[in-house]
Amino acid sequence: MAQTVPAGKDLPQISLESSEQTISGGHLVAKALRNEGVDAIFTLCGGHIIDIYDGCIDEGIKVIDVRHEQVAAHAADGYSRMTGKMGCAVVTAGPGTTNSVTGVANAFRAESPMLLIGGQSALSQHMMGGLQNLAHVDMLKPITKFATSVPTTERIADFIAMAAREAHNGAFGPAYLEIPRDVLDLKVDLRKAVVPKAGAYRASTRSIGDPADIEKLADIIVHAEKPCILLGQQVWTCRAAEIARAFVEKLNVPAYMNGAGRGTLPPGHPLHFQLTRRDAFAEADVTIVVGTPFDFRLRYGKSLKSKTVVQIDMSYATIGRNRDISLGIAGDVGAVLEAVLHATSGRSDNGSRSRNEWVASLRAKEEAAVQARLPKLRSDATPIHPYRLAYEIDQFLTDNTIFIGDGGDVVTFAGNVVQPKAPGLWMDPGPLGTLGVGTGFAMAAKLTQPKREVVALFGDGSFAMTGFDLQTAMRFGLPYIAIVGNNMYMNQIRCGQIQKYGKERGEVGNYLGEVNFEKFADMLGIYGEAVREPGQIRPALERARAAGTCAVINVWLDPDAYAPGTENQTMYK
Ligand SMILES: Cc1ncc(C[n+]2csc(CCOP(=O)(O)OP(=O)(O)O)c2C)c(N)n1
Ligand SMILES: [Mg+2]
Repeated sequence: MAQTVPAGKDLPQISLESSEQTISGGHLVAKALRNEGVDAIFTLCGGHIIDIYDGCIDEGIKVIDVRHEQVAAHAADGYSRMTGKMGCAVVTAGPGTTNSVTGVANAFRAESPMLLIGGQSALSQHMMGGLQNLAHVDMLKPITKFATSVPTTERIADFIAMAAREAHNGAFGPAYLEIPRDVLDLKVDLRKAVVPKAGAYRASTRSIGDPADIEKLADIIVHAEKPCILLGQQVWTCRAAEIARAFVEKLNVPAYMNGAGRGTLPPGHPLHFQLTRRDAFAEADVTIVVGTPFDFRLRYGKSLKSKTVVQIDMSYATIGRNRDISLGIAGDVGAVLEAVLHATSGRSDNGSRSRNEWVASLRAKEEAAVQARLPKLRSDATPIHPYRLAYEIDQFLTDNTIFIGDGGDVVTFAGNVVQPKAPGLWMDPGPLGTLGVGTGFAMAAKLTQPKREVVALFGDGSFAMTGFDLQTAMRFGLPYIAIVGNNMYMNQIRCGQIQKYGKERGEVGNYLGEVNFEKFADMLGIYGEAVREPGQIRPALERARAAGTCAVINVWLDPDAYAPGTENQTMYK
């Protein structure tokens, strides 16, 4: 349970008896990050922040310098998701901070506990019109759980510890610390610096909520005739996949997964369902929603039709938002499921056998839906149908491949088809729907999981937003395969525009042109290839895998094929 044990517990403690009597702010930042177990920062340099790099050298923290701060923030978000630790982006004042805002905002909606450290002009020149001076804290406040300026050098490490607590309070989320240049550069007496001890300044987050409610839920589930469960991203955040699996297996509950919860059950598992979610939600008598809010993805809760709706979430504030519930339990979703499972084990009959028929009826519907769709997935049409690309990717992924989806329509297709084979192998932006996350996510995924393969699917729109930082991944030896689903348009938007304004007026502001992204690979000296024939997708992917470097596979797609989810445009309703 990476995030439940205060990070850095096993790290060597800072000796206050150090022979060096003074320490600068940047070195205190590095020590505090080390105490959080952070072993890499993502950054783009600026005069306001360079002392942090100097501290990182001493603490053995890798400095990964990117080409755009948005990528640094997405990478820090990705680092948090992958490791359960507090990913950290360090950016300079003014434009460095504003460039990273999108990454922080994405982490905010995705409940990712990253830390953004930003420069600020010297306090001695406060409000005098200093270079790159802006009201950063005001800007970051609405998109973080905690945002403040660090007032003194002595308390820098203390504020980082505080930021860590706030980021992990309830549902996780990002924190921001602004450090003015003179506060960062100043050398202070080491004995006067407040440096909370690693492992000693954070509580466990594994709350089970009210024990009486655990019993109530045990009663509900034991007596349910047609239950279903939705396993959301907090199942991954709480590293609860194993217990979630035990829960559904022991109680015989069909499971649907979304976001980072995908992969909790492997494809082919008898209780793994995907295409019949609407049927299950319509027919179930009990629906348990674990670690995902009633947001647009669940039509603000309207998708759930069962008489009994139970919500389990890390955040008290999320439970019961947008729709009434029968029971809500705030806590660590793994600890809660474990406690409920334990409570059911004492019952003479947990009802699991009585649910066989229900599971079988859903399985029959699921199978029918899979079979009905299969011809589309195997389509030999040219230009290539996006379903075929998604199908080929699904076949290509190994049990050890992290899959990242960053794009519009092409990723909507993939979301319906690509099935991660294990927990932690699926990354998407989350409910902010940010295009451009993939490059930073891929970098962070490969850095933190070097033994895993990383495959990222981009739209041609999204790839170009942050794709230049592929060069950074290359520079740091972090290879991944970038697949560009190239339909020449911002298709997810174009689809709705055409529906609304007709073909002629509907193509304004969404045409991207024919871009040979494989030539970008040439420019970087990495593997690149263009694919126009469906039968060539797999061989091209295999060649990219064999190359072992970063690779760009530019797959030309039919621009007039839209995902069902895009045609219905439910995400805007
Ligand atoms: C940063 C950002 N800008 C704009 C949008 C709105 N948007 C959603 S999907 C989409 C089209 C994306 O095009 P592309 O990446 O080529 O994928 P396609 O839909 O063509 O498959 C846009 C612009 C967004 N989600 N994020
Ligand atoms: Mg596109």
